Amino acid sequence: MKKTSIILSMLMFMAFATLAMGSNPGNKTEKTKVYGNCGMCKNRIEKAVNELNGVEKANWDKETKMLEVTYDTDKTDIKKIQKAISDVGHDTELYSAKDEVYNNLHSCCKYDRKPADK
Ligand SMILES: [Cu+2]
Repeated sequence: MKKTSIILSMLMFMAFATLAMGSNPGNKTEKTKVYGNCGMCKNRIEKAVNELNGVEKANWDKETKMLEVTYDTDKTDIKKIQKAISDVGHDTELYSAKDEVYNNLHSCCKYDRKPADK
């Protein structure tokens, strides 16, 4: 009897732990290239992404220039995410930042632009 309740509470703990880890079935994790330079770029990019509704987490690597983003596919999509990034001055695979926004970036953030689309 006692053993059963211990096993039962362990099972419940595991179920809650799984939920807490955010295993939302609608969540998707994707990697995409974002042009940028430094730690300031990292903050800017991740802030822009995290402000979007439906984004769980975002991590941009300044060495590989890859953004890893986890989001709820019911609330947002990779196009919206890339658009928000280009709005703050960073080129993405799908969108290029406006020249005037890029020109206003801090001097250390003047990354090499994405090659122009042919
Ligand atoms: Cu920067």
